[in-house]
Amino acid sequence: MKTRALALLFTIVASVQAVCLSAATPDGLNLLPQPRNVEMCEGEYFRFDPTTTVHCNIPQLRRYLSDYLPTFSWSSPRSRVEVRLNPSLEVPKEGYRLSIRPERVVVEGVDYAGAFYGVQTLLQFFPSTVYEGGFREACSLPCVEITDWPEYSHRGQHLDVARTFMPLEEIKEFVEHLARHKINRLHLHLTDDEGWRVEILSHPELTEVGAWRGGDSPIWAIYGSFDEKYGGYYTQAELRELVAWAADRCITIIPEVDLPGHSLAIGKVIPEVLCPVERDNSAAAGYDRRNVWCVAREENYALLDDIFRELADVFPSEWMHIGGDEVGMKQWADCPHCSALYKSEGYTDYSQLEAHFLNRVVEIVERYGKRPVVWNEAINGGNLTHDALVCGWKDMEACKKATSEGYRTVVMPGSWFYFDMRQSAKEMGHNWAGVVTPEKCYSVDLETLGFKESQIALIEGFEGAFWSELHLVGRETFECYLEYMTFPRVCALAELCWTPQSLRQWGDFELRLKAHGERMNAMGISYRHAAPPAPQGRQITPKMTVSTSMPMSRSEALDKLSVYANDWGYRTKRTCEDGDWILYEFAQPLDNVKVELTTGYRHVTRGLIPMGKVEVSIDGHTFRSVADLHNGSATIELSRPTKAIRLRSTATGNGESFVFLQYPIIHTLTK
Ligand code: TNX
Repeated sequence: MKTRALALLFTIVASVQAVCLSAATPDGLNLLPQPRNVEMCEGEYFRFDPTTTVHCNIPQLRRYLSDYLPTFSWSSPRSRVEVRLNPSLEVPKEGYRLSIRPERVVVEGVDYAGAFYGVQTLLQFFPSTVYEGGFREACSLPCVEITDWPEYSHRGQHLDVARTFMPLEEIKEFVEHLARHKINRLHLHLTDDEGWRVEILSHPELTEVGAWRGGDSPIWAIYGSFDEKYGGYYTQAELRELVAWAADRCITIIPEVDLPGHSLAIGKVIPEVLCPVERDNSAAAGYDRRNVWCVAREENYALLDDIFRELADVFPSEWMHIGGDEVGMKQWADCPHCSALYKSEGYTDYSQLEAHFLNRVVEIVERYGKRPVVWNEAINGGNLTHDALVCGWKDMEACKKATSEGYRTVVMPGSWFYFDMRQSAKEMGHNWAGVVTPEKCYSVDLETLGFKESQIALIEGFEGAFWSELHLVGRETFECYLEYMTFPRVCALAELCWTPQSLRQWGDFELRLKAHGERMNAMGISYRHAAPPAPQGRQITPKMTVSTSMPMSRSEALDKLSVYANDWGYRTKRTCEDGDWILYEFAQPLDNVKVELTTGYRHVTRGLIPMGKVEVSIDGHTFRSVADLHNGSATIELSRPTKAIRLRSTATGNGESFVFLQYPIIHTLTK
């Protein structure tokens, strides 16, 4: 009898536990990011049911919280969940204490952010359905005492809305997802060669013209937008709305205007801002690569003053990112005014001229009460002000250099933090920094990487980056390419930024991440679960000859492609013109196969034939058109013996000075 009662009791406890917990990790809580101090009280529960109310006396937070749980602004006898500020709590900024007891739950934040993060941790104790909003279920919360605060003050995510415009609502949703992971900064990359996305009231033409590319826009189509004019921009009113939305969620938006390079879009609107460098564009079908601000043109600083004065008013962030990456300095050497300035200043390296320019921009942003942020190249000349915060993107060496020179630094090298990189070898994404897995990002350990204590002291935190060259095409493949690319890598980043090194362990994180997947499902995050399935059918390499109407830049290119060598592909010497062709001829006719035809880099939509036809021939002489190229590619199925396949361009120009040729990937079709 006694045993039966015990067994019954055990079943009850176990089922109560099952409501809220899955036992993936030793403490069974699966919190993410892992808090600093968690003390569990065995066997006791706080019973939450539909009559439980949450009392929160911070109006801003109550507004946020009421989407999830029933909240009240006044104390009532039934308000047994308390959320409040407690500035005398002994924790650093953004810290909180969460106490769950059978009779009461209390979240106390040392500041607004602390209370917000305490609430985020509390929500993770609920069934994941809490993230669907309007929670009305009963559940049991295990008794714990958590005292927690972040390891780093900069827990950033970068978002490039210049290459691919994203509607405001999508950014807000992304911000929501980031905030749930205790990320606190969104670095918004607002301008680049491909577009100017922020309204400047004193210069409306910047967005009227500069926010669009393709079609009849003066900004060249690239990355898959060609015949159609494509783009968009944010009005200042929209950006203010975004800033407020993010502030409720403890996310500061750091806007970036990328200077002095990456400025083709503004240069198409106001050509005088760029160096007056003559160039022969004929080889590139007119494509103009001049994209660097003229350092010697005084009016440029008046224009920049207009721009930053308005931005400073829209964005309350203390930080303003002014760019500094990948400057084509040859344009300065070729510019009579810049080269004269270079001489008169006694410079010996054009990086000094870059810092000269950026120091002037720093003066402007500081005039409007902002502190400058720059990309790592900005310090190469040795003369950039130490007021600047440096984003180290190139590699870890760049971060070491910045910290050893005394710059406060955000660590974000591509090989660890670029979430536009592929997540496995054969899927969509850039690959210049290799395959970036959540584990790679999670496992960053500054000491092991060789940073000295004095350098670590200058590190503000870490940042993930989402560059969006491929977003335009990526989102045709994935329902939400942005989420697919950033989650769960953001989860790894979040814990790297929040949790002290001594408490971080990949195996443990991986288990918690699995359980956290259920939360992400409820949050509506289309995160990546696994690599996409490989195409059906066996890959074959029938004997083939490749030829083309375009001159190749390397003599062995066509021979190599003919034997399926080099899946990176080969460049032509010029861009494509209407009528150009690539021909694949097969020694034995192909039958019952699927053929993937690609122009441009594989998995990266650059250097492609933007518009064209796929033609097939049964006899090797007469061709008929069977498909259109879409973003430079097409997949066709052959069900009759076929001797040749030809890609024929109907476009002149592709926004590049070259085309990339690929061999076709051929699969047998299983009947
Ligand atoms: C390098 S990172 C860039 C970006 C590209 C990115 C693609 C940096 C400061 N410059 O312009 O979008 O690579 O991964």
